[in-house]
Amino acid sequence: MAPNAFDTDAGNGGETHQHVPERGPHGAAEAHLTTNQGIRVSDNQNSLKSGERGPALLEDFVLREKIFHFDHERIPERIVHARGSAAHGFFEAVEDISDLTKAALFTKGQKTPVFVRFSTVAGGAGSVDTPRDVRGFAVKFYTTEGNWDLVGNNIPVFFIQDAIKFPDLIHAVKMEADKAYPQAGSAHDTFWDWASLMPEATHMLMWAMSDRTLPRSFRTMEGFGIHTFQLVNAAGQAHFVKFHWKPKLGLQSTIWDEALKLQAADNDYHRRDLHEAIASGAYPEWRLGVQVFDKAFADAQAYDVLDATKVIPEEDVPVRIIGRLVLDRNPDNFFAETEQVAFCPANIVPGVDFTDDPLLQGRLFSYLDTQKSRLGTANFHQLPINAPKCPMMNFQRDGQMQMAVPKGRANYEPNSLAAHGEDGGPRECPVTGFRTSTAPTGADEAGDKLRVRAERFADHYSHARLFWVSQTKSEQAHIASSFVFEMSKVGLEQVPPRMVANLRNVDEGLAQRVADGLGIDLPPKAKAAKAPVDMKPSDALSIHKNMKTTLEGRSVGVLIADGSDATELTSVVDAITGAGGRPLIVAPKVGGAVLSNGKRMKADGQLAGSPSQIFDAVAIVLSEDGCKGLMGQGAAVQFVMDAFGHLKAIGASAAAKPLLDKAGVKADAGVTDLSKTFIEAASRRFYDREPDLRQLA
Ligand code: HDE
Repeated sequence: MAPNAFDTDAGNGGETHQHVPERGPHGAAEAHLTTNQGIRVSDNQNSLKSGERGPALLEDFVLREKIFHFDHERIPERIVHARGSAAHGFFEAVEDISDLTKAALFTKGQKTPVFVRFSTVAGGAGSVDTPRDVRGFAVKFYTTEGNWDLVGNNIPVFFIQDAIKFPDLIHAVKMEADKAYPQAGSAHDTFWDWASLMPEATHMLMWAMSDRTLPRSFRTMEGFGIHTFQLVNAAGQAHFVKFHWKPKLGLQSTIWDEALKLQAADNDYHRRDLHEAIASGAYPEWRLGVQVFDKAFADAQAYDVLDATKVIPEEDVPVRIIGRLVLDRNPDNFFAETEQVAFCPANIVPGVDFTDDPLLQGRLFSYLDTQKSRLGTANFHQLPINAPKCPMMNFQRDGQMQMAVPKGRANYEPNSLAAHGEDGGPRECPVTGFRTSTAPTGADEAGDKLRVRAERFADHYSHARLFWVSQTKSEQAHIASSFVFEMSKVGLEQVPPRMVANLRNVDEGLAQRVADGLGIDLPPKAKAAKAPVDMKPSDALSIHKNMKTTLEGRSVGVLIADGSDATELTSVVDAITGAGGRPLIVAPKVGGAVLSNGKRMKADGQLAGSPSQIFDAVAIVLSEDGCKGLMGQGAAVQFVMDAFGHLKAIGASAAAKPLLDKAGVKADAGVTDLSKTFIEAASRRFYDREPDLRQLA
């Protein structure tokens, strides 16, 4: 009989059972591989067979358990926000706001651990990072008083005013029911059919068609709680608040062509950026701000503060900074943490409260409900990533996957067991427990039961118009082009005119431009439920007005080839690093290039796989010969051409000029030599290069 692997103590991943193999690379001191029952596994490479070439045996519990577990390793993905990336960090309260809230996490100086998940909305878990889409910005605060989840987005308004419309919105925007495409994008019939029939979505559409939906990085986007919430102080006084996350690096977005090409260059662009930033110690950071207002202010506005399709201009109510969020640790395991984390707007702590926003009210039910189906058990709160870090005690028992072993027989309340020497379990906390704020929120709580929307929710265009007039000319051009692009993908003839008819209520110039771009006649203006009014432009709504001129957090692709000048290269690399940027060397071969001093410089990326869209600026450090060699390489010409087209700074050695000429680069302030001027240029973008802008002027 041939010797059997199970007869040996090999355990090394050997491919043969003919002899006892040597110890494998893990060495003898390594932990032993076992089954889930703790039985040591002797051979993880060969299944148990009847004879050398015989069938596998049912008896092989090692094989069966391994395959069984593998078969069940996927769980249903989130119905929305399926694709996400997350990180651990902390929130630090930097101001005393005890006048506003009694929440312990807002005690000045208090640090609270957090887990933050960023996401796209429409695509599946395996879709790309850079489609035109809203981004989720969900923060779980593990406070000393329980978990508070601020489950927001990177846009301060939403498509709808009432939760009952949410399934229709999501059905319409996701891949079409019959074809299962497009994946992760809104440029298709069903979305625009729905959107053009939904005037209340117009404001959000303006944001969605702007570069807000093309963030350069999670680190350069804002976050918003969207709804009006309440903060409640120790005396029970309540104030209305809107929550804002402001990125330390300022705002930055890509432009459409760049976002498209990023999808080809790196599907995981944002996930990688977040991970690498944290791994390198460049911790992403945001300030938490609140807009605080009272009922008198709320009542005085033309719009309703409970309407999630409206902003409160920062010029009317300034954002008060109360804390900072720092992400300083990558998850150890994607599935256990990022995939299994369950955020829920209903998770709230004493000192924070809801309002009667009808969109928020629907969310309070949905998240727990969907998580039961996604995570398979009512006990998902016990998963380490979801469990509170403060004591948690109640009488909820049993259910699938109960991980705790509750002791004693007290599983009901009230009970008198404690009075008779038994453990009676936890008791209610009338003083410190969560009490719903009784402050009036403006809603008519005592009203009749009605399926209606308040009259004050009827103006669907004024805030869309406010958004439009607050943009720079270049941002307006992007919005107009996005509407044209998205609707150029719509086959239903009735949809584009209907959408343009709505846009006429926002801005006649925008509507005309979209009609021209689509090649259709300007349709009659849609009848507005309430006539829009002009509002004062708000700088806070523009990306361009909130960008920072800095190299911090930005990367520069440094293109080299054989013969590149070593001194020139060192000086530009040092200057980039000195200004807080990240230089990454790109060469035709990943092994690098031999510089003028005869030394080999290793590359971070091969030219063919490192197009310029993955960088914020490029430096072209070439000798005459090196330049000649690259002139014939499409990837090199494209590298420069795209950097120019994507409005990025290009710093180049004098010898690289022929390559720049071939790529169609025209002289402007963003095209420099490799001196200090380049570092300044690399800290921003050059929007005046865009042809659209000139057309508009
Ligand atoms: Fe969500 N949303 N949503 N949503 N949402 C979910 O919960 C829902 C809305 C947001 O990283 C789901 O666990 C309804 C607004 C984020 O895990 C689900 C309505 C805002 C995330 C759900 C809304 C959001 C979700 C899917 C209309 C910004 C990802 C999986 C009333 C303030 C959280 C899950 C993460 C996820 C329902 C509208 C943000 C189905 C019914 C408005 C960031 O429960």
